Amino acid sequence: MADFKHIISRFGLNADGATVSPFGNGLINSTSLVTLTDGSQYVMQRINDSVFKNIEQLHHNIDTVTRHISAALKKHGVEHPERKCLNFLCDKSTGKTYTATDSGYYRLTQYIPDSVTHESVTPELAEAAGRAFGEFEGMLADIADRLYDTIPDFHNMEFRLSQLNDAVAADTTGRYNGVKELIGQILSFADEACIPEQLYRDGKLPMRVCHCDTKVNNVLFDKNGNILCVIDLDTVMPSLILSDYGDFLRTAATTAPEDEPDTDRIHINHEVYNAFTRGYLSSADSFLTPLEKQLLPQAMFRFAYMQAVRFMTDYLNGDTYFKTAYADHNLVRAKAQWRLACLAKDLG
Ligand code: GN1
Ligand code: MG
Repeated sequence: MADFKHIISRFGLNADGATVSPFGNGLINSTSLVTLTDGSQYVMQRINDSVFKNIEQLHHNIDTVTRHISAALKKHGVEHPERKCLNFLCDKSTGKTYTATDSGYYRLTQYIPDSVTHESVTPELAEAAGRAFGEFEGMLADIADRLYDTIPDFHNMEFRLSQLNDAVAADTTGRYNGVKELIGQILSFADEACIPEQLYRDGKLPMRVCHCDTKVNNVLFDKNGNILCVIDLDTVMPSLILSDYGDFLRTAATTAPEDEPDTDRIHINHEVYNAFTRGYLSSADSFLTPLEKQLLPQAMFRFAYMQAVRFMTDYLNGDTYFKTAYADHNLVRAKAQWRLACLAKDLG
């Protein structure tokens, strides 16, 4: 990592005596917490530019979204708007909300004091998160500025399946033979999983501005369990609405983590499922179309399935995308997500 003091001074902070420590546990960016001698704290992220290839467009999206949300909060007279939206610092010489260094791109946001994230979910947190993501989508429904696809075809099932097929054909790691049968089973659900893409092509489903990484740990709460704001805005982009509802349920409405090695321990947590649905519909019901609402029960299947496809693809490609902690980590993840997809299929 580049010298963090050099980085933070680019954003106009006094680096003398500042300290840094690791923060969060995303699979893509690397995140640290910076503390200055005056006690103020900032979240510093090294942006993964092999995943986000166009940093200018990425930050165009982030700036547009944070400006839009801040304006909406002020317009509605919300108390403490600075705690309800991420505040990105600007590089003093370029005016941009990121800085380019020899060792990559970095950004800095103000740490919101007394804020917490939760790695595990309760029905209460799920309901609050559902409301938060529905409100987030609602606030961005009237966004006039164009947002870029920061990762083209990010939640496009047809594209994810084509990546899996490419990985099978290339078999660069020779891992295919060991997982042939499982891949055959996964591919047998492909047509069904791609129905929303077909509905979009037929003009029946709209693209909307979605968060596209709706995990409970991407909602910031205060210490009393009240929602502050939605964080991790890299993947905010146009998508089918099923993204936000489905990806949350995939990670939260389950009894085991996404990389649970013992698939017998994976079950749907219906209490969390129902609580999230209640919260989400309390804020999203007003703008969802009848077809979008009708498709919601398929969303959890869609995202567990998509994630099984993505983890399996990365496994075949030699673990080049997702950070892994051990040799077969992506395979373990793929199996766990496949199990969840099979369970969630019955919901739709
Ligand atoms: C990545 O880094 P993290 O955990 O926020 C990924 C998501 C996956 C997730 C699987 C940009 O998110 O799409 O669902 O890993 N983000 C990107 O854990 O690919
Ligand atoms: Mg994240």
